[in-house]
Amino acid sequence: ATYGIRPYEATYDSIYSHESPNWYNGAKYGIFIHWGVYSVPGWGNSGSKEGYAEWYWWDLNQGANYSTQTYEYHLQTYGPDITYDDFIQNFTADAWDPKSWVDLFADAGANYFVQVSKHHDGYAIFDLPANVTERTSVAQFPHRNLLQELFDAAAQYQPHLHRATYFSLPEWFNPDYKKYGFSVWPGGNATNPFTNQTLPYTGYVPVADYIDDIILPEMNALADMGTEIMWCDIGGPNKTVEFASAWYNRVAEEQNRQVVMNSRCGLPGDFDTPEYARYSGVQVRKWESSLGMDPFSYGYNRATPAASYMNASTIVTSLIDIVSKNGNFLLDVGPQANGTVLEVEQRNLREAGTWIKSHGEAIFNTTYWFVTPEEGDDVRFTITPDAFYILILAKPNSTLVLTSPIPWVSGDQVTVVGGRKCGEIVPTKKLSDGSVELKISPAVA
Ligand code: FUL
Repeated sequence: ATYGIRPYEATYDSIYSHESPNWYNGAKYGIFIHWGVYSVPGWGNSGSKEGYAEWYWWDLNQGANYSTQTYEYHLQTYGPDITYDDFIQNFTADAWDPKSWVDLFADAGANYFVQVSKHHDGYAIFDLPANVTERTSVAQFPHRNLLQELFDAAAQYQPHLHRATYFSLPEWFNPDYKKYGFSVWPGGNATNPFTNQTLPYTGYVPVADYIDDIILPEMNALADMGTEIMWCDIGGPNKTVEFASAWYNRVAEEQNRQVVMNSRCGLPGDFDTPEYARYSGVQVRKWESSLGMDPFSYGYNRATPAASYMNASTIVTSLIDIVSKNGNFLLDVGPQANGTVLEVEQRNLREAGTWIKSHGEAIFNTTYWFVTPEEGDDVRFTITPDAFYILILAKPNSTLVLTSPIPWVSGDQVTVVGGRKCGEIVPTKKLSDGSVELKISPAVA
């Protein structure tokens, strides 16, 4: 066989020549899962910009004057002697049914999930050699390879539900990161902010070099487990050209697969990653918008009222908006420490999933139309080689006039996708100024 750009070499240019594969471009909708030791306290200054509950340890370590109030909360709730690593023994996963998670993702209409394998607190939920680290869910409580269990549960949905991992390159308080540290990640040990004592780093194994002896073997371990997206975070010092060239070549040779890497591994990667944000128009370079169903947190935040979680109609309209601009939508859930996904998140995901699945032909495996519509906030377009889709985000009036340049199709070729009226013809007329008029009521109403 002959291949495209292959083999990849361990150079910036070679890795830069890689592109996001078709399966990823067509998948459009993924579920992000932030689940780790931070899910135990599960608290952030809800409603503020510092609401990220997965930053609990960082916020706590900043002490009394930091704006998140995590210090006060911790003192009142746990007292001064409980440290972050004490929470490891409460990360029980004891009500966790990985199958119920993947069933939920499938019901939601998602085509991939991205599980946090190691966040900035350095606690990995997969197995690693003892000379790399013992700060894992296997060496420490609950002594389970949680990531492997999740990947195994998702095997039943292969190849439609792609399995992927988030991975933080830096660890806030890893003593060996000190050599590479910078402002937010100086490395070195954390302190107890109430007593100023230096804290040990549970499971710490000293290594000669943080990048060679921790980051590279960890990324390779995720590749060994079959991750299909290397969703890095923070970037900084790295060996990503070495990692990615070997990974791309190996999955192509051994498994006839293509994998994809985000823009936070210290290189541009294959797609951009706006966070709690999205682009206002088409961006030709592939991108993916991520945010939590919680309005300000990826990790579970017990301070967030149930009514604030993203509802089904916002999920659907966000997905349509993002897809119409060449993005994917990575929507995050923050399970509790025992492994349960909040009722409200499950309900809203499933409700959105019903719509998404019945209108999938207008979303999945489509691409963007080259103009962002002029009709205002309520209309979006997607295309396939066979069809041009018009998606209406709000309840329309009986007549919709499209002034954006769109391909003209004769009246009886415009039909309703999905729902009760699926297949009904929408009367269509080309107006003298070139715009297109659709009589969409009562067909859609
Ligand atoms: C950020 C992290 O700091 C957040 O906690 C979250 O994981 C987000 C997806 O990436 O950089």
